[in-house]
Amino acid sequence: MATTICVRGQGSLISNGSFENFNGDYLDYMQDWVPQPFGEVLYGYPDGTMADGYVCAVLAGPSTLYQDVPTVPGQSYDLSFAMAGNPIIPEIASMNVFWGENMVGKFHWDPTDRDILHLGWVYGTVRLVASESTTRLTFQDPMVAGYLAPRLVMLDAVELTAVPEPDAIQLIVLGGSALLVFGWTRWRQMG
Ligand SMILES: [Ca+2]
Repeated sequence: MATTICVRGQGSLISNGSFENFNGDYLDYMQDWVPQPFGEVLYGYPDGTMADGYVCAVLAGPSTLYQDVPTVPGQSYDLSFAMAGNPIIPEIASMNVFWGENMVGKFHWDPTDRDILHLGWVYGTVRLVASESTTRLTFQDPMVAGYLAPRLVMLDAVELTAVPEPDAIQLIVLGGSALLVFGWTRWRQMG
């Protein structure tokens, strides 16, 4: 018997989540992302340098990068992203993630044995629940950048997907299967 699963908002809700839409126009290089006060893109490195594609975002702290995302109140979402830092700075890079006004995670990247071609991206995942019809997703580099050798946070492969919810048919099928298993177990015990 075929079953169906209702998936709302299938696919990532983030616009330009991999920062690949960069077209050389520095006035619109991040499109739906808003850097405050400083954000850049890094590109031009060999294939495989970035977590995804050929471009990532770079934050020089203290800075934030946010995007306002259409959300459904009560709906759960899975956020995933990749983070790295400046490999020439021998200090652990940190990044905070905010969902609306709430900080929902703090992530770290260790520069040990890393270089610009081998960044060792750290992958973060967070399950979130929306309470508004629009939610601001913010990445924050809280570190104070040095003048000569800036500490940086690199960000790539940002995706936000609605968590699939089984619909009524799926629940009925699952419930029926549970009854069948229960009945079979009882029959085995009685036999
Ligand atoms: Ca990318």
